[in-house]
Amino acid sequence: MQRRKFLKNSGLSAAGMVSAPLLSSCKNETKAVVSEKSVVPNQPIVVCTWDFKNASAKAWEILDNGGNALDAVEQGVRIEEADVTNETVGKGGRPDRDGRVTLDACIMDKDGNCGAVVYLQNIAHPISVARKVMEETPHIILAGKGAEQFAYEQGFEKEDLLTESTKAQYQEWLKTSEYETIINIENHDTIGMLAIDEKGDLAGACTTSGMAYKVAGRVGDSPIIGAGLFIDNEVGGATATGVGEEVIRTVGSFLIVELMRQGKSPQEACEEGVKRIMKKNEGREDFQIGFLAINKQGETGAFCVHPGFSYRRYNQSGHDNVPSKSFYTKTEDGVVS
Ligand code: SD4
Repeated sequence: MQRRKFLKNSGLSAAGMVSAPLLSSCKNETKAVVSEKSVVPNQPIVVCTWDFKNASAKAWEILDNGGNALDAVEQGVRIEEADVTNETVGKGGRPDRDGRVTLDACIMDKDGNCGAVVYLQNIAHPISVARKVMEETPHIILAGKGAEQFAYEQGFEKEDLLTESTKAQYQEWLKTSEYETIINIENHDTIGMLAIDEKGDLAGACTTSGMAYKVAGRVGDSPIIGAGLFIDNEVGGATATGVGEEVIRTVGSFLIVELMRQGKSPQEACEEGVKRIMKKNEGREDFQIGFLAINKQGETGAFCVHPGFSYRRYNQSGHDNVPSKSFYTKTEDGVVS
């Protein structure tokens, strides 16, 4: 193939402008161009932390009908916020040590617009409040009472977020009042979601009730742009689950996106992200972190500290639950190595 033609096509593809007719009209060149990493396939895809089937199915339904990535991630994670059996997100989330359910969430779009709420009480859908912060205010983060007041002004309703189940668990916890970071809670946990729509644009959302029985006022990584979530429409996106303090200390999601910008695959970038955290925590085994990333080409990757983390992936060829590789492995007798 002529070098000039090749370069021309690569340039187009890097800008996300390669169309199917263009590729098929120059048959001999198609192979070479398609194998270039810079080709943007424009195939919608959604991934989310853990095996959240219903949430990812909802997001996929939107993408598959030509909807945009921002709507997909918002509507997707709302499924978990509403599910009272998920005790780590939204209504039914476990409370802080004073018995209050306080929620954190953020959302980010293809243009770098973002919105977040932290320490939000009495509102079941923090992700939608975060989107309103992004779209209706000149600010990015609203906290506590201010965020709650803003939500009411936007038409959200006051709800009691504590359920019979979380209330009973909390009362049990009070007997010892011991705070511990549980490594994988029933294999479902905070939801971070990343999507690419048919235009090839990215968006992400992350929402949680945070660590159970946390100190009142504690805010984790999930609503912090760059820590729990980051999107860069030129490169890709990343999100995190696990002990937020460690994710914040490395600005984990931003780090992973920057590593992808420098040429790492989503898998390599997630592995490097976890390794950075472990370097600051040499020998520590008592916490879990899971990173999930996607690049502009729709390639995905994940890595975690301990086995047990997985992510659900939905695209045109179907959906699957992808187990993540981990920093530590467990031998048959349960020893971590
Ligand atoms: C936090 N990262 O508040 C969240 C909690 C979480 O799995 O992801 N748990 O630190």
